[in-house]
Amino acid sequence: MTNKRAVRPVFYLLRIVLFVIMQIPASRAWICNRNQRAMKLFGSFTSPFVRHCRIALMQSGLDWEMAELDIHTSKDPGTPTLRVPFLEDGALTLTDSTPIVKHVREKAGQEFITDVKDLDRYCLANTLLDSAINLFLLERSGLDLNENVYTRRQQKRVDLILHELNSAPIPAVGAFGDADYRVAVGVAWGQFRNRFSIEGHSNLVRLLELAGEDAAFVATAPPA
Ligand SMILES: N[C@@H](CCC(=O)N[C@@H](CS)C(=O)NCC(=O)O)C(=O)O
Repeated sequence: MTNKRAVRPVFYLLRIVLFVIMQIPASRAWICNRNQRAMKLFGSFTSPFVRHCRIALMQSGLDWEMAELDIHTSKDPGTPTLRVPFLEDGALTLTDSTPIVKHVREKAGQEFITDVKDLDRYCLANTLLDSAINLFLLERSGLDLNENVYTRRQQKRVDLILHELNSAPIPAVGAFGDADYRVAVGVAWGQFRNRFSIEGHSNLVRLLELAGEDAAFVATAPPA
């Protein structure tokens, strides 16, 4: 009887501690997922799309690993898009960075983009990257980009989108959302591959400076 009485407050205290721990998304994710196999992200360390997934995974507190994959040389890459990234999470396979980032954020109890203007900016950054990466790969395969009417149009698209993205407000330090990360990884990739200049786009320059203070963004920089 006395023993029971003595144990009761300890039991209540433990319940309160557990309740508090479960309110913290990263701890909840760790507790709920510790028996599952790690998520596996396939991709390269230079891809901006892969970089955004790595940022989300690093910030998630979940178990994950990266399988490096050169999509251009792999004979059987295991994805119908023939692109990276793709993700395996148990029986779930995701073939594009957008559902991957959304899945990781939500699994960790975090939020993916909810605001429609942010989503539009995120999509603009994707379109910028699609065009810039296509131009990069076409040029590498020997095409003269100035000779072709469609590649000239792609180049114009890159210039117009950079202008548009530059007109968006800059996030506060430490308040990067997924639209900000997508723009930042896109602009950083353009600089890394010398695909476009952001000279004169002061908001984009500032965004990269702020991203340079973000631990996950810094940790995922492409190898020099
Ligand atoms: N919409 C895709 C785009 C992925 C993408 O373009 N990946 C590039 C690497 S940065 C790629 O694998 N390109 C290979 C190719 O186009 O052949 C995503 O968001 O994941």
